Amino acid sequence: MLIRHAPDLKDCDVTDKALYLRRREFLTAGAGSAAGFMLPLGAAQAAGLAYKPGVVKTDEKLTPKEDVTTYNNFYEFGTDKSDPAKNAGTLKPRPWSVVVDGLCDKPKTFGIEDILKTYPLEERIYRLRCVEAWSMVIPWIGFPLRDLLKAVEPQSKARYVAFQTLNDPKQMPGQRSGVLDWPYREGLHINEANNNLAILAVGLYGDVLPNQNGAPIRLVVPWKYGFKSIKSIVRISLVEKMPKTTWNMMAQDEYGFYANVNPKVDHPRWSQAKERRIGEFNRRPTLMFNGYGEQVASMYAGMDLRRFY
Ligand SMILES: Nc1nc2c(c(=O)[nH]1)N[C@H]1C(S)=C(S)[C@@H](COP(=O)(O)O)O[C@H]1N2
Ligand SMILES: [Mo]
Repeated sequence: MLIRHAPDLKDCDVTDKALYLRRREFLTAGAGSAAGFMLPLGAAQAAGLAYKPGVVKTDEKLTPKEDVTTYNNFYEFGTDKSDPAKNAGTLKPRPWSVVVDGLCDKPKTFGIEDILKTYPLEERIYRLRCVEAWSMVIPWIGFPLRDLLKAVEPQSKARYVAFQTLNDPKQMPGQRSGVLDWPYREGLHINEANNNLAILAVGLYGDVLPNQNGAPIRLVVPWKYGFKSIKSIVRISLVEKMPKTTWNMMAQDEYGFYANVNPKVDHPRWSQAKERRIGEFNRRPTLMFNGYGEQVASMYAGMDLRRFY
């Protein structure tokens, strides 16, 4: 199915307020939760990460770091879930830069060290729900994507944001195979990109990102299926038209552009009603928008999510 006339999404400036008002799930900083950062802050600072711990918390049990870093998808290092941890040692996350360009008044190339210095980093504990029906709870360190976008002064014509992963078969051996059309590409509607929950992550579990989790900088969009959260980003472009995305080009009836977590819209080959939380035996029901509806649902009001899946 071709998505010809994508509807414009509703602006959602209530998100910040909703986020902080939602006491039941999110406790504000300092409330003292068992889920915290694992390294003393000093060690993290030494690694270039001066961050505010636990800005957005949850009382859900964290997925052990061992699982977060050894069971995942990063096809640039192989298609098996154990491949990224085995093979990502060839990725060189320093030096690194990210080009931010397209429909903006001040396009700029950001060095990773500058990014770490410029944007206040915070720990945010988010669920990651993979399209293959497994999920994790991960303490990310990052900052809102919209802060970086603001810096290049987007033009009003910019309606989408396109992302690209590094394309270098020497560092990313999986790119020597034709399993996907490289470089890995993803995209968001501009309103989604400006939502407070969408972050660029530079660390997890109190430390810099391990290579296999998308070092040195990757997207985390917690209300969408995991494939939207593109890793090892080198380019972010403001564009007018809905950009092509890797999985959508591969199988457009299986992986839509929006890819909002939705228990009621099944993947053509399996149900999305339940998920397996890594480390748990019984499957749990999947939550609409991965449980972040209060912060994001209004963007999609009136949109047929069966059609725009
Ligand atoms: N460049 C790139 N980004 C990617 C992928 C990939 O293969 N290549 N896999 C995606 C998928 S399917 C998931 S579920 C998440 C997993 O993120 P994690 O490794 O941090 O758990 O990364 C996403 N980002
Ligand atoms: Mo995934």
